[in-house]
Amino acid sequence: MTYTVGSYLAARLSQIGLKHHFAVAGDFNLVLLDQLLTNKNLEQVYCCNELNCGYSAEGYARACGVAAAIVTFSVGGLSAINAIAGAYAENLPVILVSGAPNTNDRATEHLIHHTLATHDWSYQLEIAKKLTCAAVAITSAADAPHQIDYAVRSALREKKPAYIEIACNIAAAPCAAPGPVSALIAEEPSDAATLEAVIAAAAKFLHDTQKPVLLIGSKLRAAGAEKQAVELADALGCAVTVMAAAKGFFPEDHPQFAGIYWGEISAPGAREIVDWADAVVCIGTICNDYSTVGWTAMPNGGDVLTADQNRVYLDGYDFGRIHLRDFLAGLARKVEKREATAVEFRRIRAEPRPESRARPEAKLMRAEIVRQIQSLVTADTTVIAETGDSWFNGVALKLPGGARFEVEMQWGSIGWSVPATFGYAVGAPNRRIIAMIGDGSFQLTAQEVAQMIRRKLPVIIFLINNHGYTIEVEIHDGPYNNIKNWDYAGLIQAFNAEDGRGRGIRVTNDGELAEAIKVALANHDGPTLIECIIDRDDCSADLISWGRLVAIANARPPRPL
Ligand code: TPU
Ligand code: MG
Repeated sequence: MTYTVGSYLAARLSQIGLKHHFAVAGDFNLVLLDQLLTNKNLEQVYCCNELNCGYSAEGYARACGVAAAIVTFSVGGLSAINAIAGAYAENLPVILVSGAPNTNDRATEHLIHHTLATHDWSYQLEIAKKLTCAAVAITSAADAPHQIDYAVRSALREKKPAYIEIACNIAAAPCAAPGPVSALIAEEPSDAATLEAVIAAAAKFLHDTQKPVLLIGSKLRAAGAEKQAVELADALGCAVTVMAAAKGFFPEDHPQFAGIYWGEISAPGAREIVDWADAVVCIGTICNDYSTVGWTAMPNGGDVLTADQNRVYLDGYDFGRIHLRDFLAGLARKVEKREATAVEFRRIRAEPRPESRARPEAKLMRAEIVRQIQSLVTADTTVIAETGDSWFNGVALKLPGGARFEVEMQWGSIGWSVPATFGYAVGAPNRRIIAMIGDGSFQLTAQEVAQMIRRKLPVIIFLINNHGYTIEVEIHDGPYNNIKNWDYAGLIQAFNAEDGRGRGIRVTNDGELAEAIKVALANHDGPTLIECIIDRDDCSADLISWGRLVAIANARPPRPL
């Protein structure tokens, strides 16, 4: 078989495990899309716009480990860039491929459409360099295999997005055949001497403590070390707390799971255990203003050991060039039991409150929505929670073993969840997918529900209509937090047009919500959007406390010079 630049890229994407790629057409990528279509192991999945295309790929990467989005130059690429930056912040290897102008127009007097009407169109590559771990522009078929491999290999290794720009007249040009996939996926092993030294230092650190606790962060998944974190927990026997952004990365049905640690708004007992501990082992944590609740909950000092994807540091030591999973697995074999925090957590944790029941005629409230969603969460469920009060409502759910949870807490771009849910559903067709989305967020990317309808994906969307930007209301209120109401449930009929099988249902009381959920579970031919009407200030207590502390952090006056 002879390869072209485009079919070479397709072969590499297929070799690394992709079954789909997301795309929006434009004249600079049409030939490339044709070339990708020649690969029968890859399906092309279309999106309504390039921002959504980027987020769809981001969601797919959450389900499948890696993803690709194909867009046209500039008008498409610059839209996708927000999602690509999000993938960087969230440690997800999304490969953005952009078509580009004909090589014959480079360094000439020609002005090209979709550009700034100047002769320099390097800006998209330059922007991409800042927001990816590898960015290449392909203008020669001979160099394409090398450049594509570099970008794909970097993305997989670093768990960050990469950018590949392909000139439109190069996409179908012949090039060399791809070699073995190991050139893309083989990892350098941990440095053996460093690994031994770091495990010894960490074992000594833990040996000298009485009551350590583990704190799990979202980079644990990027490091591929979820299993090894359980091994270390089992070996130590201590309490394990999890940051909100990492919810689900440590099994919540594990006997040592001590809840979500989020400073003042931690799950009952979790904060007390972290405060009580004499050492905190932070594994893949990201401590930002939101996750530390306005800098009020920052684990630091000599009693903190921080283990990152490729680096471990503790008082007096800083080790690099090791894999987190090797470190955790090796440490698990070296430590002695330190069970005090798990024992104490069992003493202090609050008794679960008796379950309330739906009162069919009762006006719908936030707490009841969460209660009914909880009953839907099974081992094969993934819950996707949008920025807004949905963060706090989602984090409060209990995940049975096997259930997954997705949030975009570092980047926090509203609108992320609609296309990310679409992409996730394409990548994980056998999971039950539940999205919790606020009305304000939904307005950014609503049209991607049409692609769920097109592909008959039985996603369940809980659209929380509280008539505005409630999360912002709790941080700082003003007229800018009020939004135009939509008929969200009615939108689905418009998206269905003549052939769709999506369902849209508006509910205002407990009984209607329960009935709507039954309809959703029976609808296998498309998404069901349940528009839940609640009051503007009917929000979680956690949002109110968190919002107050974040507002204080935002309002700090400039330091005097
Ligand atoms: O449930 P609720 O009302 O808190 O959520 P909803 O209705 O989705 O409102 C979200 C409000 C919000 C904004 C406007 N959350 N964060 N922001 C700021 C923001 C603006 N633009 C982007 C792209 N991302 C943001 N996070
Ligand atoms: Mg809202």
